[in-house]
Amino acid sequence: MKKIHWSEITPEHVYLNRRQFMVGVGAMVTSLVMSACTEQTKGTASAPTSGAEPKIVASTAEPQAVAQTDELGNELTDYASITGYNNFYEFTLYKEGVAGLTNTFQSSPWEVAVGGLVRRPTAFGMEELREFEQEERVYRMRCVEGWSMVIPWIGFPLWRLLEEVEPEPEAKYVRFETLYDPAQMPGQKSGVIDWPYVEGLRLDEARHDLTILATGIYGKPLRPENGAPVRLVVPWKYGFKSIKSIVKIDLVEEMPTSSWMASAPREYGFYANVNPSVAHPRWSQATERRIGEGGRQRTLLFNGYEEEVAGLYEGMDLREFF
Ligand SMILES: Nc1nc2c(c(=O)[nH]1)N[C@H]1C(S)=C(S)[C@@H](COP(=O)(O)O)O[C@H]1N2
Ligand SMILES: [Mo]
Repeated sequence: MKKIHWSEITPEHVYLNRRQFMVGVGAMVTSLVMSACTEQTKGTASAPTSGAEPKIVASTAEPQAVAQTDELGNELTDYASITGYNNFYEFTLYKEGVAGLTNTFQSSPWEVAVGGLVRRPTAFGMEELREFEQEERVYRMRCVEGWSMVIPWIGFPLWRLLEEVEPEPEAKYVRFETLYDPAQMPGQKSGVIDWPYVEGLRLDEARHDLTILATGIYGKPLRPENGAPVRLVVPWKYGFKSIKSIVKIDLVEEMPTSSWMASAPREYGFYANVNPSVAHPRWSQATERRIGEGGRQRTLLFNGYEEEVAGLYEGMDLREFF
């Protein structure tokens, strides 16, 4: 029998606090079991007998977002594009091929170990992460390669998690790590990156309210191709900073070396703030292609979040700290 995995079950509400979520799951599982029984009964006439499994198809609701646009009036990118055009090098470098390789990915059980320079190191299970009040955040996502999407995330601000573990005064940066499991992630058998994928933020960037840990998209739990069960989203930085399928978060004193800094230091800096006037060594960053729309549009400084985040970089030369 097909195991019913929580990620296949769609929460109906955008605000999925744990209780609502559990209620939703309970109701859904009950109805699945009931329909399985019905199916089996109905099927006796035609279906083979011994060993035959009742056919269970998880009834997943349509992807739903509360918002219709982002705060600038940009339309949301459609769910098919968000889940069908991905950068996830742990699986493949071929964007349209990621989704086809994630079917058996085990995103449950899952734990995120938060430690380093903190008073209360804690391993959070997904149930515990879902206890942080979840909200919808519509963010533009701008890939360093020159394409972008508008995504209705579900998640919660990272600062809430950091508050729980109580960073020590010496903590200056946050270091994030993706799962390393080549048996499940075939791309990790190749050497494009020195695995596991590592990213980092300055502590004040990590504590900024725009920085979230995402657990869903369009009201549904994250699919593996988008970084299930939990990934970072930092909307004013190039997409590669938004590390997927996180298993480890450490508060550290020194600036972490991200995977992309390690592999091409002159092309991918630590800051990676979206900036139309700082070209990538191999291409301009002045414009972008919005997936699902024609033509190119101008890229905005800090991806349009200048008012919120420019203060973090006061007095810094954005060309030097790219
Ligand atoms: N672990 C991991 N995280 C990752 C990546 C990756 O290859 N591995 N790709 C990054 C890049 S380059 C982008 S643009 C975004 C893409 O996120 P999406 O596929 O959910 O749109 O994820 C980022 N996070
Ligand atoms: Mo990217």
